[in-house]
Amino acid sequence: MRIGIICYPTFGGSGVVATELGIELSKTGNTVHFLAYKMPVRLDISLENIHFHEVHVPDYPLFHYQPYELALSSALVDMVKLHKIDLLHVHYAIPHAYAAYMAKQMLAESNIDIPIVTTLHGSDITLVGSHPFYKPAVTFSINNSDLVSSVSESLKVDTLNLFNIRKEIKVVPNFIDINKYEKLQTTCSRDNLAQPTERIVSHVSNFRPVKRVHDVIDVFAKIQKKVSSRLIMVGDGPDRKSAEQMAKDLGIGDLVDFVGKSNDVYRILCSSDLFLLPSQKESFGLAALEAMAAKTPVIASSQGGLPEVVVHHSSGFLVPVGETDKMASYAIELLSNDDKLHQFKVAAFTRAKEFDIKKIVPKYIELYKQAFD
Ligand code: GMT
Repeated sequence: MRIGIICYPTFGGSGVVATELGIELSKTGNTVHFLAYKMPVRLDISLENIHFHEVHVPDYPLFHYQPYELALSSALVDMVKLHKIDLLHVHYAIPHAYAAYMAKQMLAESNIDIPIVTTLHGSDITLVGSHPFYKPAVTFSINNSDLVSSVSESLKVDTLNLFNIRKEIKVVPNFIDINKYEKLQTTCSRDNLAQPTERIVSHVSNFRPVKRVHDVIDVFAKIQKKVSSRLIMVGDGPDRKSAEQMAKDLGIGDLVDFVGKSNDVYRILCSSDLFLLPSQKESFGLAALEAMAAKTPVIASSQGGLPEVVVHHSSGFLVPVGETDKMASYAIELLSNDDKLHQFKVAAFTRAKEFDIKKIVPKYIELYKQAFD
């Protein structure tokens, strides 16, 4: 099959899922064409059957806003015609599903019928998409996709509650390549990350307000009073500066490392003893799954899709949003007990295996088949 994948190229989960999916599909003889405004961060175009096309939006002074959707739908039409694409898989409703619908209509004029599979990832529904400015267009794009998937049951329920959806929504969870994690585990080294006597606590996100990074600092401030430990904050975004300031104000600036966007995330995760994800809401929480695949238990908020990933009292703990005292007390309990921590690490990895790429990608292939019916 020749598949076109449209995604955001950034460090965010939707781009990661789209990229890893495309790479896996390319290994089984499919040809995958990626279309985005920049090369997706995890994409390797030296791989066989993988192609990348950049959407270019010329800067024209007359426009106050440059028309990205227009450029994207035109690029889609060109890509489908030139490379004889069989199916488009768009990740994130805004504006990808909308642009794909426009491309589908344009292609129909050339007697080309291209199925569109839309995958909803989270903020396209819960944070941005449901805003009155976008709602009619998002509703329309979802209803006019040939097939729609969401990354968790929780996101499916939110979508049905927030929009007037006539389409069935299939749930296909996020995934990780457990083989890759198993191989990396043998090379995992915590050298230079912390002192041998310190526990390592970590957090990875884009530091948007929804991630509640100040809760991460607050929880860690309580942990380090009882357990010798160090916090590694990976990523960058709007709340980074104030989180750094908060750590300094609390007198723990020297115990918290803000390492920014890192290509060494795996080493940090596999060296960690605990991962914190206290988000206001996560449709799934790919970062939590990646931590678990690296044998690191997770303390997360009991919101959105996180309870579909983390098993309370087994692979981690789930706590209501904002209850940092409770999060800290679970963390201290775990980090002070070697046997319990070991049990949780094993359970985290066992749970992560349920989301192995080999189990999840066939579900997308099944969706593609249905899209042709
Ligand atoms: O979490 C982010 O801010 C990035 C965002 C994205 O759109 O890339 O992630 C969303 O999609 C991921 C992949 O499906 C999910 O694992 C994340 O939970 C989801 N983020 C939110 O719902 C806030």
